[in-house]
Amino acid sequence: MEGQDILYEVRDKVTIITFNLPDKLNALTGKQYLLLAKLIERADKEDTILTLIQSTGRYFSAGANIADKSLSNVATEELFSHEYWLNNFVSRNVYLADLFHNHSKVLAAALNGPVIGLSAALVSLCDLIYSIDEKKTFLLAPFSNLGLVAEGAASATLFLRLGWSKASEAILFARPIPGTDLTKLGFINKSYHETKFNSVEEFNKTVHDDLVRQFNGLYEPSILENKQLLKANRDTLINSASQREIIKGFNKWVEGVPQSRFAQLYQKDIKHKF
Ligand code: CO8
Repeated sequence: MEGQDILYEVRDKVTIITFNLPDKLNALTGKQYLLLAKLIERADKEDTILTLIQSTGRYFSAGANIADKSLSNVATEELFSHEYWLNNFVSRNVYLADLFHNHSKVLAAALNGPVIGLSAALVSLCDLIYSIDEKKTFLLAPFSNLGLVAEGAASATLFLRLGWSKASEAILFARPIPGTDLTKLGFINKSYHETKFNSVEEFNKTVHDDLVRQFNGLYEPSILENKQLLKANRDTLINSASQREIIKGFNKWVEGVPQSRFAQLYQKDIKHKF
């Protein structure tokens, strides 16, 4: 049920958005990514300081749902048409990346596990990133393995946050970047590996409470204005990367390459490199 796939709650001046598809490792269909976009837009209008994105189960998110029925139920001629991909890829991805990039609240992610694909790109647009355990977390940008190119401004954010060399490993060769490296490079603000949690929910609550403690007592309008100032540094990079990526990605779908790579991955004929 759509309403249960991604949960929404406001608590202590924090909007909490929770991926709730643990059986699918929180892989999201096109429709669910659009729901996420709408929830981020709603969170932007709340009387809050922070928006926290968290998850359930063993993965934060396995990226786009490669078994998305809206792909398999499409007539062949439509599946290779400009119209289909302009509607189902270009507009949605640009909208989603733009909402994350321009979110007016402090945007935080609590990684309960690995993050892949478009979801990894969206996490890379967050201001603050926490991990339940760096040894159980990795970031995978598998675009080169899927016949795609970077999405969600990942070609800019990974370069900015990981540096040229690691970003090249991640994006060119679709290599997972281990959480330990993500911490060393400053991508992860804090790994909670020294804390014993009985559940992911306990970890999520700890991150929420720690964040509330961090902004408590500060002058709230200044926090949000400072967020805008920090964000302004990356505006040009993000916006130009997003535009370049989307046109290249669109051309790939019209060529039909990702459709067949997704099918091969689903049938386990190809795998990601670990
Ligand atoms: N889509 C759908 N289902 C998934 C996905 C996924 N991305 N990932 C995992 N699942 C499901 C599995 O099918 C399985 O379901 P079931 O129990 O019903 O068989 C369940 O989650 C558990 O998965 P595994 O048994 O495979 O668990 P493992 O620990 O062995 O492996 C992996 C975990 C490595 C994550 C593996 O599942 C995998 O490789 N998944 C695919 C990841 C992937 O390639 N995601 C796409 C990234 S690309 C992207 O996000 C941008 C594309 C933009 C597309 C826009 C379209 C319009």
